[in-house]
Amino acid sequence: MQYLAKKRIAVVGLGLSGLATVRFLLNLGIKPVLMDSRSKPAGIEQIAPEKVDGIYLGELDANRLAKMDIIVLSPGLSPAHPAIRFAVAQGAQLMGDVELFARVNQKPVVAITGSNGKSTVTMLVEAMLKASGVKALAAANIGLPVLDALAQSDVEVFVLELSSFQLDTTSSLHSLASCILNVSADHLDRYGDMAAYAASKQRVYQHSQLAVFNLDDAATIPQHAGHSLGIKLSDGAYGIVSQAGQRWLQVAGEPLLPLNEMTLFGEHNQFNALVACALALAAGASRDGLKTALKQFVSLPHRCILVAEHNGVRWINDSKATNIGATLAAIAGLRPTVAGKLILIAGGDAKGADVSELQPVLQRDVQQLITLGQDGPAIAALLAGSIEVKSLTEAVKAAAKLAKAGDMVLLSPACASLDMFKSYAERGDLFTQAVKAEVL
Ligand code: UMA
Ligand code: ADP
Repeated sequence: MQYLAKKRIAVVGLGLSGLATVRFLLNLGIKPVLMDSRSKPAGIEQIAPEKVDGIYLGELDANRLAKMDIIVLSPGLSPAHPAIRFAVAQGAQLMGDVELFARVNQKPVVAITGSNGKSTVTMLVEAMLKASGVKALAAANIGLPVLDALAQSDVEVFVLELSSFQLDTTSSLHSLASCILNVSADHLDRYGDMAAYAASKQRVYQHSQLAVFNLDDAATIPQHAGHSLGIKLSDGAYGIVSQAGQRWLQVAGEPLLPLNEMTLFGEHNQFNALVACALALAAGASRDGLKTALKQFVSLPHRCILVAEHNGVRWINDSKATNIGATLAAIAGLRPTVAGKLILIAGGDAKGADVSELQPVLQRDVQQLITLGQDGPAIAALLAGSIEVKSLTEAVKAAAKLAKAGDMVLLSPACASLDMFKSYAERGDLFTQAVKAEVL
């Protein structure tokens, strides 16, 4: 902790990670300067002003920041913010809460990133380790700030879900095993282009003893020498194999479990399961632990969840599909199970992505498209006969009029929710309520 001693430290951003950072520094006897670009960040009342070295809200003050030795930046704020860039140019050191964690943590880490599937794989790895008797704790982008996780004493392995935002400000994280699940268009409003976004994801492999990657996605291949393991469904020590008329997950060269005994469905989840097995084995899980977790795993909310089945119509909430890759995976997984029409509700904030990537799949697999939100019109233009609506309730009503027995109505927006809702969770909850009000 020597590097923190006698330093002027600013915590910029007072959300979950910022507040955890403040607690961490106060526990070390360090009084940070606090800043947030919002005039009233939620959670500000958790801080006793006399315990810190000033709280500055509203537009970030570049000159004040430039006086700092260390800036601990929250993931929701871009390091390219002009005030941050100015301070860094004047010599301030920039880091995130994960970097602070990495410099103190002594326990083994498994690190997971990717555009889609991070939370699912993180929860699976945690469950596999726990089922093997290892005290694992999932943290970081999944919701528990790493510095709060660090304060828990009985942890044997940390399983970290890392966003590209968190990786951008992390350079010392050592891991037993790490992965990039996939790289598809997301957060381009921050990164500008895919190369910059993919480079951010590659940071997860720094100081990792085993880099697990996706053989079907070149952007995930580790750009440095070291131990690595490529995974794809169709071959290898990790893949799907046929045995006694059944399809099995093959793990480390041996069949582990028939696919129909897994609670998760869809090819993307078979891939997620294989990656989770590789990561969990590297962190000390047993094969029995892997099996138990895969048989018992309860799907996370807002990810392809059946919210109602009424008059032969299934209504699915996949509000967590906040980018194109996630929606494509949901359609690929669900379309084969639909006898009738697939009615897709999509739209929101596309975060700078080129939505035309959806077009071939919309034209092949979706019979009716209903769009909403800021980028709804651009998505509606991709399929003839699309209906544009102003609210989710209106979308549900429009879908209810069109749906017949055998059809599926899928909310899988391919966009962030923030133009209309507080979060993807609020969007999913409102969809669920609207469906229940309309059809049950
Ligand atoms: N904000 C401001 N001004 C500030 C600080 C924040 O406007 O000065 C805004 C941000 O732009 C953002 C919101 O406030 O819209 C929250 O930002 P934050 O950095 O304070 O976020 P935290 O509350 O600390 O939560 C973060 C992660 N959020 C983001 O990266 C945006 C959470 O991931 C994570 O669970 C938490 O740390 C604990 O580690 C959420 C997320 O949306 C799930 N992640 C993005 C994603 O998955 O796509 C990256
Ligand atoms: P993340 O934490 O990266 O957002 P989640 O596990 O929460 O990932 O899943 C988010 C969305 O991505 C869901 O809609 C899910 O159906 C889809 N998804 C999950 N795994 C994959 C994958 N391997 N490839 C593509 N899409 C996926």
